Amino acid sequence: MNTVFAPLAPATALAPVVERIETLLVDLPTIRPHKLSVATMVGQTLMLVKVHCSDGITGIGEGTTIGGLAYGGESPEGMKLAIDSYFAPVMIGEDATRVQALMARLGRMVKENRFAKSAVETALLDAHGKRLGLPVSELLGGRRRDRLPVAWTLASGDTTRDIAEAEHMLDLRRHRIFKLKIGARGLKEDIAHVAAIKRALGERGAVRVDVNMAWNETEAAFGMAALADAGCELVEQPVASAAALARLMRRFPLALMADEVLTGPESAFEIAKAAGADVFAVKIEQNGGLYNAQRVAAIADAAGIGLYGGTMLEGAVGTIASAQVFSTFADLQWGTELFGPLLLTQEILRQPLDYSDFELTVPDGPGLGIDLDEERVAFFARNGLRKTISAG
Ligand code: MUC
Ligand code: MG
Repeated sequence: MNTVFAPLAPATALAPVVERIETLLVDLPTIRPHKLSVATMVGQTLMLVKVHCSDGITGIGEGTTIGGLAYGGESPEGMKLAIDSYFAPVMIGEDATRVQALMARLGRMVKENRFAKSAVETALLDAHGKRLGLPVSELLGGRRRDRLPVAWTLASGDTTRDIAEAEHMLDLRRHRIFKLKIGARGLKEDIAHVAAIKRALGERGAVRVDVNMAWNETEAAFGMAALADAGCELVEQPVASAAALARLMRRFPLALMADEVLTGPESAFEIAKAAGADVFAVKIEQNGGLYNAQRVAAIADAAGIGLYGGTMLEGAVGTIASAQVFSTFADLQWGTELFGPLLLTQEILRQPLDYSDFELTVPDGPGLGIDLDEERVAFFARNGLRKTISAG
């Protein structure tokens, strides 16, 4: 299909423009099977996008999903296709320094595709930050913190193994907030699993659960009462609909967090209006980018809803894009779960991220402040030297 798009606005004579957009898929194994109610992951596919600009600067962004198409409507392969075929013609030749205007233009020409939009917006911001010598957080109004608390997800599917893993994380001083993935097994079995882990950790570790929409409303009512008794402090997206979430609010002594239903500022506004959550799990991909994540955070603040920095199990690029924007939030009462790179067996950065003392350091170099190891990326790229693995 050939479509001609009207230019955004005459770029100033000297403004650098988007010259070329490159996408690639990188397949990396996980350290162990990661079991959610919707899928078991044995690997993660990173869709990396590079936006090359006419001033010689290149920005990088990333899109991921969880279990291919098991979690939502976009896949890494689909993002690549959408960017190559439809985003690129809209972006090439446009002023690369007007990131918000370019994203608004893209929004008019391309419906949906929030994950792919988050990836290209990240790349534009990384490029512009490098151009100005500023971290992305400063382009987004300025960071309020340099370090972010990071939760770990226990999802091996085995209680004894999960307890050993949590103990190991506490010993390493890497994580002391644990999110348990439940919903794949029966309710009683799940509750016994959560109670056993909380009993083993006591006050040394906070326990939260993510049901990934697996329960119906009746199961959720029974489940939330039992989870509260077991010492669980928060339940994430126990049911699918926003209406059912709202009906479960404040009936049990634990916090209720919205995740899958949160798909951008409009949904955030609707959930806030219906008093449908105590906490928002804000994800850059699910909300369609970093600016939208900030809009969602502003709605949460205005509505008295707490904030948690969520993940789509991104690799280093998406994780740091998320960290840059979460560092700007006024409040981040529930911390973050930006552990994605730690779930992967392979490092793709020249300088690994700093996870220490239960927190992640937000890099302070220009742009995202990270440097890809291009040789390793090429090795793990699909059709690269390494044989492809896929999420199961
Ligand atoms: C989700 O639903 O929150 C976050 C951590 C994890 O293990 O899975 C994700 C997705
Ligand atoms: Mg979730």
